[in-house]
Amino acid sequence: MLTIWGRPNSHNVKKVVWFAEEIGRPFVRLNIGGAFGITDSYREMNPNALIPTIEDDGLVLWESNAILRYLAARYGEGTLWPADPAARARGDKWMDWQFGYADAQRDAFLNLVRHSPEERDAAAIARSAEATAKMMAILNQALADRPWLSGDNFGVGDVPMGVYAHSWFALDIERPAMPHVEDWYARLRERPGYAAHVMIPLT
Ligand SMILES: N[C@@H](CCC(=O)N[C@@H](CS)C(=O)NCC(=O)O)C(=O)O
Repeated sequence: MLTIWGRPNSHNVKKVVWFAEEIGRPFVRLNIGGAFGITDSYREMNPNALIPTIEDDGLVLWESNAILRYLAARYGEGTLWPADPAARARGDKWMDWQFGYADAQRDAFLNLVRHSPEERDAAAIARSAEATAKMMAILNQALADRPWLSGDNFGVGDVPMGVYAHSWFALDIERPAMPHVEDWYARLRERPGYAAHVMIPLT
């Protein structure tokens, strides 16, 4: 049994919980972080006091994308984790790229989701929305000639940006048309794990 620590509405926790469904690994998710706080015993597992952390078969691991790579290599080899290094790398790069995207989206997300209307910084939201649109245009181009970021088939490389795509479409920001991203997002929404764990309210 896989144990996942983290509140359900965290982008980084969503990645892991959704992917656990994709690989078919039974799991339990325990609330921690945000309003649930961080306990001393959690800090012993994860000195960053950030979520998520997992325990799987005696392995304690943090850093969401490292967790995804571990789960994919262990439980999705040959499918969600292509055996060919070049094929794998094509999807894998989008996992690192996602951290830059998260930086671009942060101000829009924090202001619109975490702050009260009176506290919102409209200029910061507009700058952040523009930065996300520029990055989404790159993603849109990448999806023009292949159905998935991972290539011909869905794979672990689709997971981090898949989670952020949901918040991009859910945020009340200006969004230029991105037909290939919209098509990819529609196909993600058909995946039961995505519908159950990613398509939840942002708050
Ligand atoms: N690079 C880390 C970042 C982890 C992170 O920043 N997690 C956020 C939630 S998405 C967090 O722990 N925030 C504090 C909290 O929720 O208590 C990862 O990918 O796991």
